[in-house]
Amino acid sequence: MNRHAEVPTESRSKRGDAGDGTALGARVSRIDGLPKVRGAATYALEHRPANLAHAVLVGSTIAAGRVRSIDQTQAATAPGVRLILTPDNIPALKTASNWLGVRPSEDPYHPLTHTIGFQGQHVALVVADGLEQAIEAARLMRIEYDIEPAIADLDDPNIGSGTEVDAMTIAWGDADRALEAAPVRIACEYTTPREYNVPLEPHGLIAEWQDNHLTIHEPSQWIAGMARTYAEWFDIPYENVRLISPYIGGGFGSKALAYGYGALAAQAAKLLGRPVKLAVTRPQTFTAFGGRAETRQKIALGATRDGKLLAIRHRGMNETSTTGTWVERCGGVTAVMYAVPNFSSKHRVVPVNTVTPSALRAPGENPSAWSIESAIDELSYEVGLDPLEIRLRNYAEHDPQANLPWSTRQLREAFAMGAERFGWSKRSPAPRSMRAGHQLIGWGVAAGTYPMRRTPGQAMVRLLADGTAEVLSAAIDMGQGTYTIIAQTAAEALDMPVERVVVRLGDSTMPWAPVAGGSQLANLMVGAVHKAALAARDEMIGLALNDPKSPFRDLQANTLPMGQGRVGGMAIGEFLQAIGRERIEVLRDTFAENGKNPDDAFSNYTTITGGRPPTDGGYSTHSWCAHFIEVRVDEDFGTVRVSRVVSALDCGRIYNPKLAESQWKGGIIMGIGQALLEEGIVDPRNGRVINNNLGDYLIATNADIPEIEVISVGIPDPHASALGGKGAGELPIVGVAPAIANAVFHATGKRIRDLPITLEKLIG
Ligand code: MCN
Ligand code: MOS
Repeated sequence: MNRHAEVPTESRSKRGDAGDGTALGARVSRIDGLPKVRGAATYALEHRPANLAHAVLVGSTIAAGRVRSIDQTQAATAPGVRLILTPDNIPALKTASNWLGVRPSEDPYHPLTHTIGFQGQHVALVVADGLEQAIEAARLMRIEYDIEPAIADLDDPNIGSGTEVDAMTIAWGDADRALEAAPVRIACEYTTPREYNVPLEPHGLIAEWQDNHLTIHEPSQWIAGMARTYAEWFDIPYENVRLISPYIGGGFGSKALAYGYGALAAQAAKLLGRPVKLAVTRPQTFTAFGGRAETRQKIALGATRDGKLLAIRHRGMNETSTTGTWVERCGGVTAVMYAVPNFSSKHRVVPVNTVTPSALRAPGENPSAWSIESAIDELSYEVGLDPLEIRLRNYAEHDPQANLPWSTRQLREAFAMGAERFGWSKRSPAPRSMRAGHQLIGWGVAAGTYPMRRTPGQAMVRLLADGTAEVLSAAIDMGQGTYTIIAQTAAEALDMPVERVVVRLGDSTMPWAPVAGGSQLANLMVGAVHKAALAARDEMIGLALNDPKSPFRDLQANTLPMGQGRVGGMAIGEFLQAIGRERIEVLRDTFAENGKNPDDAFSNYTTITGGRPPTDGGYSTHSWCAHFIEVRVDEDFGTVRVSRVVSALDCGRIYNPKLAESQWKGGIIMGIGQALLEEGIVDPRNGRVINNNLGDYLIATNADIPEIEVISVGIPDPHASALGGKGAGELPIVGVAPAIANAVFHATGKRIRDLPITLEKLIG
């Protein structure tokens, strides 16, 4: 069952909040749902160009060292083989801009190298007429290596101390002194394993050249960014690349960038002069790009005897690769969740022989909440306070880090609504004091937050002669609901049913849009679409009033009604015909009035590697949530089942409750998987990810998931975005794992500080 808190009337759209109608705020079902269930929605690799060749990746079988020699005689003469790319023959590309839009060097980029930095690193690409032929030939490649000692993971005894990330240092007051003087202190270490991105649709692409023009069909969370990367690699104008990605089977952070295998496939297509398809296999998705880095965080809390925080000292660390730097910002939640007079957070990155880790739903905030929301729970038992009460006692009335007011922070409301629906007041405080037969029952709470990020984006709105409207943008929909909320926005602004709005996304030839990452896309795009649709409407009315051929010109009116496919009562098609126009078309971008440069769409949100939250306009803006979770732990076997979840979330104004609830439940489900199941297991001898498949890398399935109740407690936030919404996609995963660990402690009296919470750790 889902419920929604009352939203002030001014935020209600005309026909929306009652749950009927199609305007913003209504529970419209996903408009991409029907084509998907009917099989009409084609995904990137289902594209079928003529004369297609198939490419297969060959991965390194060592974690560190050099390719000594490659014998490809057998492979090259195998049936159907057309091309083999190796470090010996691959042409160099140009180095492309990084995530932040900075071109790091003028050096050439080699997608294949003799130097090996991790198990599974691409060492060759075999291309053949048929897929089976390519697979067979790849098997026949004979590659010799010079093996060097590798650092498998953070447990490796030869691990270095890494590098401190200055941008991640956050401090105020004097945490060390305050800790020393604090009457109550706790100090613990919290760790998370390597976690992987396992969207239903694996990665891959089809690349095709025509003269100097490159067309790529590839699932993408960031059409403009990836198209730019291909253009820069191959040193062709941006306009010469067309990246097409209308449907995406999930990304969760893993489809925002073009990776090395994309460069290989595009290079092969160029050399062969025919389209090349490269489907990354599921095992290869564990090494072709990174998942969430392994993290370790030490937290010390100092408090008064009645549970008021005096100091937080936080030291985070994440693994990165030997060739690239990934910063998992572990201090993010720690620095903003609680009012604390003394704070110190530092972060290090430590290289190991892995593919460079990358983004996975709420990078940074997710492990950050794991540490602070576990630690505050430990403190609550130490001082004998209810875990919810200690959170309220240390409630941050303003952003303690930026020293700014919150734009909106409905976290108190989230705690209150969540606790009420969950029945928290009936909780018996002592660990191991609630049970049903052999099942120990535990109730845990934890909070989560995710900052509001903003990168400009554009949308084009067209009013067509048949009375329909069209919205175009290079934004994407990987399942979040972008198509639907954009249609709802245009429908509302143009006063027409949502069925009359056609939304076209996922093509780099369309107006540029920012990455669907950092939970920013919905707010930025509904803002741009709303603005463009209103402008189109104004332009139509202006023409009706002023165009010499307009039948309304003689009315000398100030304005005219427009809606339901009519202007001044006349069908739009008829009107356009009367004034001799085929359509009305306007382009608008999210922040033009702020003087932001459209090129900022490439600059991306700047806080991705920095330690500071976004504080535009003198406010600190974040989404917030509180998770209340019940677990049942089998006393004999130590098996943990999540039996009940109630989460209350503040994402500002909600554009489509049905879709937002789906986002929230999806995030909570991923959080349950993270808490109990997910763990990349690395072979310490050779750095290989042993469980690199869906049989062994466990994610939550239906049987693991109980009823989940989600409650919206947001109110429209005018400082967050044009239409008052805040981000929703990543927030819900933040805080789930600590809420479960806290519940497990309440059930069993055993504190697990190392994810995932497995039965070995509980009974050991
Ligand atoms: N929404 C809403 N009201 C708001 C905000 C959002 O109704 N105020 C709903 C809309 O349906 C919107 C969706 O929530 O389409 C997500 O909006 P937003 O929070 O802006 O997130 P993005 O559109 O930027 O999507 C990216 C985000 C991220 S960063 C990850 S990771 C993630 C996530 O979305 N990956 C997903 N959710 C995912 N959902 C699916 N199905 N698949 C993924 O790969
Ligand atoms: Mo989301 S991990 O920012 O794509």
